[in-house]
Amino acid sequence: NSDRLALPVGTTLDRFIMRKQEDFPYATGELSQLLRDIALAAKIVNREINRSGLIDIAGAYGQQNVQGEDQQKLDVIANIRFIRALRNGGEVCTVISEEEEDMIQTGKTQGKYVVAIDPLDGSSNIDVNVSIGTIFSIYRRQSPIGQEGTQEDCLQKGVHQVAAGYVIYGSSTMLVYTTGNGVNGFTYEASLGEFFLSHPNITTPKTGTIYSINEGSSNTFTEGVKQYVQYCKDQNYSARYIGSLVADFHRNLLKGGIYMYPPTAKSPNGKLRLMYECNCLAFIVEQAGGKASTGIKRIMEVEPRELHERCPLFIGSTELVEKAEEFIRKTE
Ligand code: AHM
Ligand code: MG
Repeated sequence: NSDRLALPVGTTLDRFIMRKQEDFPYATGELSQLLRDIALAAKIVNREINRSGLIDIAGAYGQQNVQGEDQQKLDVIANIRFIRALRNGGEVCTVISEEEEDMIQTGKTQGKYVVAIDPLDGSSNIDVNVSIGTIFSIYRRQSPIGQEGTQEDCLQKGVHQVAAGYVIYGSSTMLVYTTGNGVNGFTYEASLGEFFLSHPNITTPKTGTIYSINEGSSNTFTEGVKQYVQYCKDQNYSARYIGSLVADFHRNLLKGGIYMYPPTAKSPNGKLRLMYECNCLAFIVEQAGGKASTGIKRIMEVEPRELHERCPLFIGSTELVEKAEEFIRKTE
């Protein structure tokens, strides 16, 4: 069976999704279609991002999102593109998005899935030609089909994800996703308009030598985090911090390392959002053999209470995350 799952580098994303579906004899193809919808929206957003330096669409839009942060125009565009693709696809009843306060009902009440998405993360990097990303999680709805999705459908624990992924708009554009059977990465070839399998079966190193954290806030870190950061320096680890979660995560996933967004004075619960930032990457990192923690417990076991709730994040190579947890635990 594992032979059947191994597809060669260069397989297109569409073919890959189709072949994976054949491994689940009762699959109806809806999840596959949903993944293709996301990939299509990603291509469109990729095009908008690539053009943003040329035409005057980047820059502050004069509007703020629900967290009170400045919203860049490309965030708005990405949000529209992804929501539209999910609505048109028909597999999704309800979406939650970083850009919108309330649940978004697609009107497709037959849809079996709910999606949590950060359409364009790393907004402070948009205007300066630095990598940005899209992050998404897919859950099966719990409520009966034929009606709108509910708050309970949207607030499931990360362990219930059926798929999760991200798109990194970087020196090349990549889509990385999991359906709970390993992690695969696809690189976009713009002239052909296709994603090709470039990183089959990604596994993350058990340990690493990169730590990623915004040390500008270190005065307000808790004692355990301060000590762990000092430990990283004592070990001569390299500090790498782009300030774009997807890009920092992706680098550490491939090379081995730890990304941290701990509680700070400004963000007592950390800055990142549980439902469409932490859980998605947690599912991917675990599927790749790594770990994701709040510092105290497994991210995917956090019981969500609010659509936009925040949560501290320590994610990456297992040994590094466990070491961070150790420092946090012993200074509690
Ligand atoms: P955003 O959703 O407003 O873009 O914020 C999330 C981003 C992450 O991509 C990144 O890791 C983090 O914010 C950086 O925050 P900081 O500038 O506080 O270090
Ligand atoms: Mg974000």
